[in-house]
Amino acid sequence: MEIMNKKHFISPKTTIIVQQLTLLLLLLLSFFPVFTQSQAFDYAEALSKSLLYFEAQRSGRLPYSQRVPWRDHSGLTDGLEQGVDLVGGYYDAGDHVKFGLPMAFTVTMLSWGVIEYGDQITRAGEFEHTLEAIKWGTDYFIKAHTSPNVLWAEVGDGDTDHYCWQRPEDMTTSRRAYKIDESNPGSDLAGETAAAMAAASIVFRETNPHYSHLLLHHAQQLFEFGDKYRGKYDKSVGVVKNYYASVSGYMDELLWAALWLYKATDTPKYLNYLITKAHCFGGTGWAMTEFSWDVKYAGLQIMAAKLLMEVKHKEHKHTLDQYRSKAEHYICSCLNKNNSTNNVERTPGGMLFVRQWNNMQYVSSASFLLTVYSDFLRSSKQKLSCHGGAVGPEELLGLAKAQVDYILGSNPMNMSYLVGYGSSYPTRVHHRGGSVISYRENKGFIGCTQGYDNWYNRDAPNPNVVVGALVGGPDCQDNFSDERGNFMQTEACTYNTAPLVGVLARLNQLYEQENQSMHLIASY
Ligand SMILES: *[C@@H]1O[C@H](CO)[C@@H](O)[C@H](O)[C@H]1NC(C)=O
Ligand SMILES: *[C@@H]1O[C@H](CO)[C@@H](O)[C@H](O)[C@H]1NC(C)=O
Ligand SMILES: *[C@@H]1O[C@H](CO)[C@@H](O)[C@H](O)[C@H]1NC(C)=O
Ligand SMILES: CC(=O)N[C@H]1CO[C@H](CO)[C@@H](O)[C@@H]1O
Repeated sequence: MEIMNKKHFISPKTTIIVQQLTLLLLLLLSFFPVFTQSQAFDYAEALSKSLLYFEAQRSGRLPYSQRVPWRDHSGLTDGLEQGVDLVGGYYDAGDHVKFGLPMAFTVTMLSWGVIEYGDQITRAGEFEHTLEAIKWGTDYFIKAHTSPNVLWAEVGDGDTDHYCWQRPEDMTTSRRAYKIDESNPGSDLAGETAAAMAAASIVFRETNPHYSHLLLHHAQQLFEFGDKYRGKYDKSVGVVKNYYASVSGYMDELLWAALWLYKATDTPKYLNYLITKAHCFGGTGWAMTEFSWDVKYAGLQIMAAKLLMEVKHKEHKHTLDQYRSKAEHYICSCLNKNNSTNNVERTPGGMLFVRQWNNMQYVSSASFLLTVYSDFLRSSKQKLSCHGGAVGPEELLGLAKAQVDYILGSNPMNMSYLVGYGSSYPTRVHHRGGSVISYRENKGFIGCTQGYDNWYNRDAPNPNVVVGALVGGPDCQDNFSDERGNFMQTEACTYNTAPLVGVLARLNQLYEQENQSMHLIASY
């Protein structure tokens, strides 16, 4: 009777609202089943932390707004010997060489993250920090591109750099700079830098149109330079060979640059490049299972596949479909749904596993591509067909989320591989600045080998936490050993964290939507 009475108090209008809410709730739950069982992580916190990492990696004169307190100015004479100002940019990882190719890929990925998930990044309050992280890189590329056909490729060299263990502020190693030019070409480096600047020009289009134009101008020149003077940059800059050799060559970067320039300018000549060279440059030939600072094919294929959505690209459907088929090979392989042996391996704990050394770079880049492709499928109302049937967008996003959750602590070691996040994370990160007392606390000079004796070889945790660094991570058995000398696992790189920025923002949005629907259940 009570119940019946109550029921009668609900007006017809309320009933309709309740019905609509129920519908919405069911809709939300069917869209986001990925949240129903697992541990919840604070993606917004992880996102904020990930951006701090780029401040820890800064070279050059630090601004007043610098938030990572244990760092100070460094590399203030970079380029001086060669008569060029190369102050600024990023250290790639735990040491102090400034490597152009991975730095450019880092900036491309940060920019792509903003292009796809700018709204979500803004909602998480991190738009400004993300743009700062991009600009720290592009400001440097502008300096390094000293004339149309000259690009400075690297400052310092791995061999002499690795001889010492010092804070960046104390650096005594060689800061010699190396360049590519007409007689020493480097189409891969020029291509990736062009891609980074073209992508960043899209990012800054609204907030800083002058800067956006400038970036585009450099990007166009660099692409022409790379295309006209063909060659692998590791042939021209020998010192890079043992560190960032371009194994996949330069054809992927040239196609990738053309595609980013097409996105930035809408100019048919770049689209034509992508279409006419699709076959001979391997764009529609290579079926890859990794996406990295070296190998761009999967990212390129996924972006090309997205062009199919626009009517104006109908005449290129044939070639774009071929790109798409390779893009889907990558995605299906990650999903473990290819029928050959060509799937990406997984550890017993579920982490995508490509190789022993710095495997997390492949995990974060795969998470990004899965997220982007998932949203592409959703917005175009399509499914993906892998061997064994059709796959919906939620399954792709579910895998991306599982990988990110693994990173954040849902793994057999119960450890977050994003440093500074959660209650347990690597404390002996292979990072010079992190492992030596902060320059701000103790300005006493620490010499080349003194750092090894007094800091590197200690058992104690690092004095400075490299917050937001994504380390190389566990092995194929999910084992991880938190030792400074274990650089395969405990070193972090800028291109590990960069793809995560957009993904974390996207997952945060998903989490908020899920939370809203949970509130609906609670208040129901
Ligand atoms: C993969 O599946 C396709 C179609 O189901 C089949 O034609 C092909 O032989 C299979 N390849 C392998 C390596 O199993
Ligand atoms: C991780 O946590 C689970 C569940 O609390 C526990 O059973 C397991 O022993 C932990 N593993 C390690 C390596 O601490
Ligand atoms: C991983 O750790 C487990 C448990 O400690 C051990 O049995 C196994 O041998 C380790 N695997 C590798 C590849 O080190
Ligand atoms: C269904 C599917 O994606 N099959 C692919 C599996 O991998 C081989 C080798 O790379 C491809 O040729 C297939 O197309």
